[in-house]
Amino acid sequence: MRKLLVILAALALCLPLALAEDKTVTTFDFESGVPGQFIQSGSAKPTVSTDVAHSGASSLHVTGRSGNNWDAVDLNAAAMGIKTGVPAKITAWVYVDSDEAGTFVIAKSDGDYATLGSVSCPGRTWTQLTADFDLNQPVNLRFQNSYDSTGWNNAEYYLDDVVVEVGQAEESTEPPIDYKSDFSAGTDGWYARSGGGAALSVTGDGALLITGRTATWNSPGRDFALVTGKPYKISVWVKQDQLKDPILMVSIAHTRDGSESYENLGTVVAKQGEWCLIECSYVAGRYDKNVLYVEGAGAETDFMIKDFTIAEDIKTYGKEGLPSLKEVYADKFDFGTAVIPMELLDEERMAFYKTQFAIFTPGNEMKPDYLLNPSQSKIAIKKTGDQTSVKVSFDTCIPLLTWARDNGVKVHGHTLVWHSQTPEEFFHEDYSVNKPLVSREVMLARMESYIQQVLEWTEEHFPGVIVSWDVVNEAAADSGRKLRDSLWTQVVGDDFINRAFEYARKYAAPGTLLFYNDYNSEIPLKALVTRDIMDSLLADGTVDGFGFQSHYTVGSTNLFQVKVALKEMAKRTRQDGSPLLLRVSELDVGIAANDEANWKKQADFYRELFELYEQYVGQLIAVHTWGTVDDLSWRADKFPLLFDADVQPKPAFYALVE
Ligand code: 9MR
Repeated sequence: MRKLLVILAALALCLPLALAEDKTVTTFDFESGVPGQFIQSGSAKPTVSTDVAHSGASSLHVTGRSGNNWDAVDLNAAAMGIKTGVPAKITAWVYVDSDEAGTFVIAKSDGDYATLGSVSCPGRTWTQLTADFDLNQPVNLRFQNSYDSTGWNNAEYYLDDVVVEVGQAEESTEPPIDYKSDFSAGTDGWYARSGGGAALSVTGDGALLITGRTATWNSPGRDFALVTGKPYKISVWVKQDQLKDPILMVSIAHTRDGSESYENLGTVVAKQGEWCLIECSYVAGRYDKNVLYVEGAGAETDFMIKDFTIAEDIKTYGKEGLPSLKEVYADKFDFGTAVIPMELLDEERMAFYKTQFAIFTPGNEMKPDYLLNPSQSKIAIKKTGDQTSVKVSFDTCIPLLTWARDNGVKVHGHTLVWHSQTPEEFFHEDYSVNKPLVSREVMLARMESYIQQVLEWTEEHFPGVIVSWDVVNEAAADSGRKLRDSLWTQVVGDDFINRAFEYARKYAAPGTLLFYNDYNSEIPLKALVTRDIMDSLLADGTVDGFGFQSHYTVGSTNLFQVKVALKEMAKRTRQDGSPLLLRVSELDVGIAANDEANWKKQADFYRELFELYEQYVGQLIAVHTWGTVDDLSWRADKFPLLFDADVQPKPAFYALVE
């Protein structure tokens, strides 16, 4: 990837106006062997390949597509600085491995999925594609075949020489909008949108009435000076008396370069004779003119509106002057959290998380099902006949690792070896589930190769960022003093754990801390098994610490058991005589309902836990919650975290900082 800052004056004539200023140009030619900011969508697997190239030797190869046009690659827009309202232009060369011709597009990955650029191309021919746009929603940019080119839904494709030009957002001089309609003295700037027949009048009770409509789009409308990229919340009360339960809706008509386009923002079933509320939100796109209006019902239905409001939806992350978890606990242990890609797309959110947390764990993106590439591994075996071949792709974890590196925060890697979220093909001959399981020797070679590649690639590309790893996750059985039965125990045997740590130690950068991680390790019998596992690893001298996942629930988790489990584990020492390190790796505390009484119980539970943790300062090196906000938790229905869905601190947060 080459990155240049280009001041373009001489070239201004060849570029769209919005880009003819300072802009950042990034070229992805894939010669360095990494997919850069391209991440997988659906079942697709993007890897760098030398099969074909538009220039140089390499291109980005998209395989593993399973019949959907969205099995594709996304360019991480936020990471490229392509935020709402920022003018951008992408040119790319595409080569679709198919006999058929079709249409290839760059489209929004979410929201209205709008196509931003398209090109028709013959099969197996490098064709140039251009998209010139700005986003009105925070989404990624998907490189895929169009919806109607269904013949390409399984076709592999290649991208090369992708040039991304990002300009500057226009600074607004408009004061923030905070409008509420007032029809006490007239129509307050509202006018009738129609071919001429419809008319507005103010009713005695502060409402605006539209009559004389001849089409459903005939409507009361008003111009608003919306600022590109800003989010707005909108509400209006509507009432009609003529139909049983028609739909009324808030829409926007926006005009750019003389052409008008429309979006429906919110609807309500307008029950006959009742005032009904429509609430909606909108992120302003880059338009010269914006008209908000209320439309729908029957073509000739009269209706009324009142109390129309629109205001900037100012998102506040946390609160002014909020204490910081990482600062409060700085001299005790690292306070950490897990993050998911959606959170990473939101820069302000991440900026807030950075004030609260010292270490981050990828919620999913470094698990074997994300990093292992079975289809490429399969191809490698076909080419070489070597059953020990393992191919990995790192696209999914690049955004987090890049953010962590750029922001100087640490990452805890999760997880190298696990029975779950690991492609079954990994354990079979030719990476084919129809073929027999491989031998122990082949599996150990695959395991070693996988661990080596993951540890070496991350250290080479993001030196020092990952300070610790969960090497093996959840190997203890849920009942009985034994290991969980899994493909790992079946193919390798019970020592798969010891071998995983042996390889991890061999390839990890010096000083990287290696953990065994498990859940329910406070339940007496399971606690015994986790201690058996640790004793065996301590005898080998390959392990640094134990991770208590700590997925708890108020009312059912027994804190006394948690206390005993910590005490027993903490007694252990490593071969050099130093204490075994401890980590609380995935803490969350579920409650029965999202109400004050339960928040208080949750706060008390967290407080008691942390009083316990403080007894192990020095040995307990990190406490991570498994996520930050309730709505994005894997247990969202149990509201288990320290911040609510609006990223506001809950009583449990205050219990920990006060
Ligand atoms: O938080 C993860 C969730 O998004 C995934 O759907 C789930 C799938 O297994 O994994 C979750 O994380 C798990 C972690 O990797 C290991 N301990 C249990 C966590 C919660 O399931």
